[in-house]
Amino acid sequence: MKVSIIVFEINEIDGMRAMMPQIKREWYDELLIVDGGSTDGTIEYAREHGYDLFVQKAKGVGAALNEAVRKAHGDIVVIYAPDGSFLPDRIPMMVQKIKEGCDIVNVTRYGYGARSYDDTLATSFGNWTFTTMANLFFGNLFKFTDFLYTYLGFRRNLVEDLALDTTLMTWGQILLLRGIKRGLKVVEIPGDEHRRVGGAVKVPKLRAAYQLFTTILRERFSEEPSRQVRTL
Ligand SMILES: Nc1nc2c(ncn2[C@@H]2O[C@H](COP(=O)(O)OP(=O)(O)O)[C@@H](O)[C@H]2O)c(=O)[nH]1
Ligand SMILES: [Mg+2]
Repeated sequence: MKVSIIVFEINEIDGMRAMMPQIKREWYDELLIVDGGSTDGTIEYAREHGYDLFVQKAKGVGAALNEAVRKAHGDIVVIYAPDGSFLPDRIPMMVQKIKEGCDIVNVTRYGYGARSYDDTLATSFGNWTFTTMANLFFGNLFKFTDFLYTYLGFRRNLVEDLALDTTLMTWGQILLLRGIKRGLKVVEIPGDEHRRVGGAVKVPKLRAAYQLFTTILRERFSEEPSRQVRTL
């Protein structure tokens, strides 16, 4: 099974310098960087080091992931944020799990001994709230210890099977919820979240909260993944 790593970032030059050398060449067949329009030298860094990078067309994390998975070729996809938070050594662990038969691997910061060194009081509360909400509505199917980390590995064909075509920043959460609704094999593995190594936080938290709230309700009360129907 071939492995694609999708690195998603905007203006993460410090993180890229620190993290990219830790992603070992033997872990993947393809590494694709999706850039949100960086102006801090990230694009130049990637080109200088021979990485395959493209600038996304639409705005936001969801659009980045949505565009990147369509360009990926691997049977297995791992999505990776290079801001310094994600432990790189989880990548081969996720790949191994999928090779063993898992469909989706969710790295958790709050279960099985893991913890976050990056949380503030506000993000800790947000993570707890929406993980609890997901478990309230989907607890009969799966019990998440972390619903928001968005450090995920999955079989690429799920994108098509689950009609995952959205630019919402809850792209990863929709994948998880549709996966458990479909009865797929979803597992969590622990992975500490480290502090970002430089630069600023990019994801707008209020908008994320709104999208999480509506995503959980929509996925709970719609029977099948909504497929876009095109009329000729
Ligand atoms: N391609 C792309 N990456 C983004 C965008 N917004 C945020 N990111 C990346 O998403 C990752 C997580 O963002 P961050 O701001 O650290 O959010 P937090 O970890 O939830 O606080 C980082 O690698 C960011 O650079 C975007 O619009 N496009
Ligand atoms: Mg971060």
